[in-house]
Amino acid sequence: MTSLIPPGCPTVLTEDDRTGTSIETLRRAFMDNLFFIQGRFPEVATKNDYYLALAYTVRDRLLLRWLNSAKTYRDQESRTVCYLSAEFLLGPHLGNNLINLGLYEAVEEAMRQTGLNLKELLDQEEEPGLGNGGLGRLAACYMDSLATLEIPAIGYGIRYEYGIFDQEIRDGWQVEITDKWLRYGNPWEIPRPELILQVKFGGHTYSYTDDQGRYRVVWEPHQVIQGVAYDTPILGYKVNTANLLRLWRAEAVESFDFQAFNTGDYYGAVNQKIASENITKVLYPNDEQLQGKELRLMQQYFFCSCALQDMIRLYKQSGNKDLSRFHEKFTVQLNDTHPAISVAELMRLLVDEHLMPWEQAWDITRQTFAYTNHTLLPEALEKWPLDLFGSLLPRHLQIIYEINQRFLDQVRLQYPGDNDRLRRLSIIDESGCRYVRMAHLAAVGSHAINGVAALHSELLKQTVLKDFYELTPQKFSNKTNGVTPRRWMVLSNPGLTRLITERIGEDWVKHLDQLRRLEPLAEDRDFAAQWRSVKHENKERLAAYIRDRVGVTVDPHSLFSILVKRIHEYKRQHLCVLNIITLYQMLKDNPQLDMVPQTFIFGGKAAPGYYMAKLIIKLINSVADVINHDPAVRDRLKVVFLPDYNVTLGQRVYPAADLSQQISTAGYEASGTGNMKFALNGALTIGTLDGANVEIREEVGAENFFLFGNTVEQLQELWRNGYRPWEFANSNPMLKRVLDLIGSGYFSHGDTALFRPIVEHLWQNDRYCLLADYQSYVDCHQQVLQVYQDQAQWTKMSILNVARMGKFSSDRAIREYCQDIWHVEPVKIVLPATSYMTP
Ligand code: CJB
Repeated sequence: MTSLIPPGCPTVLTEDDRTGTSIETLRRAFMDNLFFIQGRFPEVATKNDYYLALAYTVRDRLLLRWLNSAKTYRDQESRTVCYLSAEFLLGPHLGNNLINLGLYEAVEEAMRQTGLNLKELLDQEEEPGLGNGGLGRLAACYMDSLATLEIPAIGYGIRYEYGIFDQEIRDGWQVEITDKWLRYGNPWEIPRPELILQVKFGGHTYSYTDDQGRYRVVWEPHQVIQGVAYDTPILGYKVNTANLLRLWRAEAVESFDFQAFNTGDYYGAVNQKIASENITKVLYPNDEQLQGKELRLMQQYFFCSCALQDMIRLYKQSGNKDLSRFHEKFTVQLNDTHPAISVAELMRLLVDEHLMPWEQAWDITRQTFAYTNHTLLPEALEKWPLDLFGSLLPRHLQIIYEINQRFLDQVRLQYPGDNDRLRRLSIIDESGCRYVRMAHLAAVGSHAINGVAALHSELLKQTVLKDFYELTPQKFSNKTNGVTPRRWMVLSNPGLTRLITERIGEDWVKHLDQLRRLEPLAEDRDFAAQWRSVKHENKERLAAYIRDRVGVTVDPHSLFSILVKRIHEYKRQHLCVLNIITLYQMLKDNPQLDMVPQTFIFGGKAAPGYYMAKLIIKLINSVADVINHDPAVRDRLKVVFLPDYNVTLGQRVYPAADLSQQISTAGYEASGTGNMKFALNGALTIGTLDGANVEIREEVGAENFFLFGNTVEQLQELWRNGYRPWEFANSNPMLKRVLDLIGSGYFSHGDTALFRPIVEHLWQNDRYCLLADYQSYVDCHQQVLQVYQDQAQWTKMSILNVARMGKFSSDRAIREYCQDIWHVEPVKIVLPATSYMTP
């Protein structure tokens, strides 16, 4: 047997093999894990075996930091941020952990010495797609920053068995494939089969007066499901802090349906088990579109109940007997309204299960929660029909009625006789079918409410939460989103990272404001040349990927203009298509036209049930097909739709962009974070005054940003006067021609019906005002082309963009949350002198 032990692998592990960071130790530990964890020897090991062996090697180093963090928090009874989110869109762990451990180069070398290529192993990792888009990715960036800033934090969410679907493109259409991300195991999580909490559903309640004269309510559920914890360490950048991401998986309670077994209903009992597990089976793939499905409400309640029960457990573990200081130990952020049911659940736990008086429980609850709103779109605002809600959560409905009554009593005092206001503020929508409005529950139950960009926070106060703002203006603030420079620069753009670090040192990775020190270099010709060459190499890499993945050859010397995000009408991917067809028409009209060669790259998933979004994908692919094959264009225009846009692909795409397309209708994109990733990687932005674009433009300077389109106020004015999109089309020959061309079947093999829904909507309704913004967009794009011809000027603008992006680090955002909302301080984690934990 011993002859099978790989050379260099010790038969007895030393302490250092779990924690050591020298190349030699890493190499030895890697071989050891291949052998003893994967059960493989090199001759038969697959790439995935090697990936897993490396993942376990890195995980050991994480665990050292994680356990020390957990122990320190416990010993010091640290105040802790709990980030409740139905989505955490983490992206692959391995590369990021290597960066944060500061071990990337060492491991790269250790792999090289073993005859392996780190990049190939990184590519093996199946990314955990536990989110739809911006909201879930923000949660992941915030977990990175919390750890980097050494803030004690726990992320609570759902361990979906199937994450966001994989997207394939067949005949130009999106096809959804289930995401079996757990197929080959997940080395980054630690299951906690002994950490199990019970969650009740359905049934009824009854009340009685106990022997001490207290009014008590008992909830007799119809069903009990158990939540099992799965823990993932989230390490900060070059600190010893590793925080906990605890995701819950639903399981059947083994003994619950013995009744069915006993009566011989074996299948019934098994069905019950399957139904229980269904709760965490799949992520709902809708972004900013309420689904209103019972299972979705079950998911939300399931993970919130597990999270709050777990917090109470941890609180009690630290020796506290009663829960009167719960809000001093924990501060809980609600990531949108998906976890808003927590407000009622904490009340239930405090009042029903821990026998706390209502007033005290309410005080604690409100001091515990804070709520972030991420969208103003009416179709995204969560509301649950009362009968559905009451049948699933009968006790919570009673609690919500009680909260609402007490809340409205106070409103009455402040606004006597203003019944209309009461109706608008009520947690229960009584305007037609009756609903529970989750944003109202979150607003009433929180001490702080924030939007995610300055403009969005203002609009929130003027529209969706206007009455709440008038009632309690002090609760409202803005927290502009941010992104982590670790994943979105250091990991994904090593070339630019190296170039910047050579000039200004490495401080900027933790203090992004330091990028300002690049400003003087914007005029440095030598630096500019290096800057351009990094961008060019990134574009070459993306071009190679495009060739492999979609079989289209694109020229890395052409202007890479990129639009990647979820497909949604308000994000206006089809406005970009109108511009592309306009350029195409110009080339057809004038084949000799001297036009900057351009490559338009799209990526993004559409919600499976969102017909218009899917049709937009088909339109992009159809237009791509015609243009890419038209000899008249002669490689001056290429259009590519990259399938299956996800975090991994984002990491390839942002570093390679010249132009970032941020073209949503003003007032609709709450913030956007892709806009930040592009600019940080040196792309210039063509964009509207929407979301965080406004602040990006303020920071980088109006002269370094391509602005177009109507403002929110101008659009409001347009609608007030009656928006008539056909007038824009009829009075603009090129626009009319472009719309007619789509309608004529030119891009659909003569099929005039295919794209009719898009064209007719634009002519007749145009909810998102594409036609009103079209000319301004086309003109602005021409300006882009002009500047691009002056490469020195373009590069200068690119450098200045990067130099001025400091504000958009998620570290800045998290610092603001810590100071203004959470009131929490960093806790230093010191590793013990010996590598393992001291007893
Ligand atoms: N957002 O991704 C989602 N899903 C939603 O259901 C609602 C909003 C996005 O959240 C991001 C993070 O705050 C924002 O940057 C983005 O504008 C918004 O659409």
